[in-house]
Amino acid sequence: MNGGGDTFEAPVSSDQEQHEDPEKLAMFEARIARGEKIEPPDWMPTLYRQQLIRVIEQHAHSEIIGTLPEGAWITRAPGFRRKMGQMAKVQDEVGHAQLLYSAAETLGKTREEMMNDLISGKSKYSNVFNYPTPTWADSTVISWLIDAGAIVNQLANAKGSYGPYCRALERICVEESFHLKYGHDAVVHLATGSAKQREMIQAALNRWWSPIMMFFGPPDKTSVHTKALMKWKVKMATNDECRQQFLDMYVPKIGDLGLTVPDPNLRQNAAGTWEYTEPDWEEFKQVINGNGPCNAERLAVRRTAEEKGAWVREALLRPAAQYTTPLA
Ligand code: BYC
Repeated sequence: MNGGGDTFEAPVSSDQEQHEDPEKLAMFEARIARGEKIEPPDWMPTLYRQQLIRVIEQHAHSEIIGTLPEGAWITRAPGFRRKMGQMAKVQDEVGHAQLLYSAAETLGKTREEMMNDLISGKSKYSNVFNYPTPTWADSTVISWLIDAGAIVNQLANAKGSYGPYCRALERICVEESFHLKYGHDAVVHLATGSAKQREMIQAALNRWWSPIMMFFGPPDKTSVHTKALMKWKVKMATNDECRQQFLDMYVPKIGDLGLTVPDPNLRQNAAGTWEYTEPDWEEFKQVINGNGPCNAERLAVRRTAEEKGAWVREALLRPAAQYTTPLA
């Protein structure tokens, strides 16, 4: 299975909480209620640790795999300026993965274990990166709207309870806001360009809208982890709240560019809530369980990188070793 794992199974049982020391658990929850940050040496319930590892690890994998659809356009981006920008963005995303893997390591899972779980298909990463970027416009939609969605989610969670994750998210959000400007600029260029360019960006938006709607996770009523994550302030907004906030902010901006959101049912009701056509959640399940259009390709690239980089990791682990370069 690629990019999979057992989706929508019940969360790790809250029975586990019953085996925790009640006094320690109460002190831990009081700290969270006071808005204190939990740091790596602090006592924490096993379920909190497991959930954090899951979320942070999946996030790190998303950054790494997320470089692939945009990375494919580094050499083909229109003009030198865009090529430079694209390269810098991809480099930033790899940096985000580094920060996140380091944050997850503080919880006791090694980077090697995380990498193995990624390339074996055990761990998940974001659904959106299992779709192709057949045109430059697709890449610009990622840079603008996926990054916009990521900022909505991450700004909220940066105020969460686990110190290392929050600090990583704060830094990531600063860089993501540059990516957002970069992506917006590229989309504006296409949307205000020739008829062919406008057609290209509209077609890309049509392809990406549904994956973007899924990006925030399944509807709250079917989300299995939200309750536990919100109780301990790992997640500071629900999936539906983030989706709504994204729609509030970006539907008007998309309209300003003369583009059409490909959902005829999209409208804000009198209460201000966006009503929309539910994306195909069956497709979502398929994609996050390894059966999306690009899952196999994405993991194959990652696996090759891992294999080809093995000698570098080995050399770094033995800094005192002496190597001789043959002259001929
Ligand atoms: N894709 O109970 P739920 C970026 C899974 S990268 C795949 O609601 P939760 C960028 C979920 O894992 C930024 N799987 O889960 C990078 C669970 O399965 P498991 C990526 C998803 O944790 C490069 C099951 O569905 N952002 O921006 O409460 C270039 C049930 O879901 C997805 C993050 O990673 C999905 N979209 O909420 C450009 C943010 N959604 O684990 C840009 C960190 C759900 O039980 N993560 N699933 O097998 C989170 O905030 C939360 O984990 C989620 C899901 C909101 C994603």
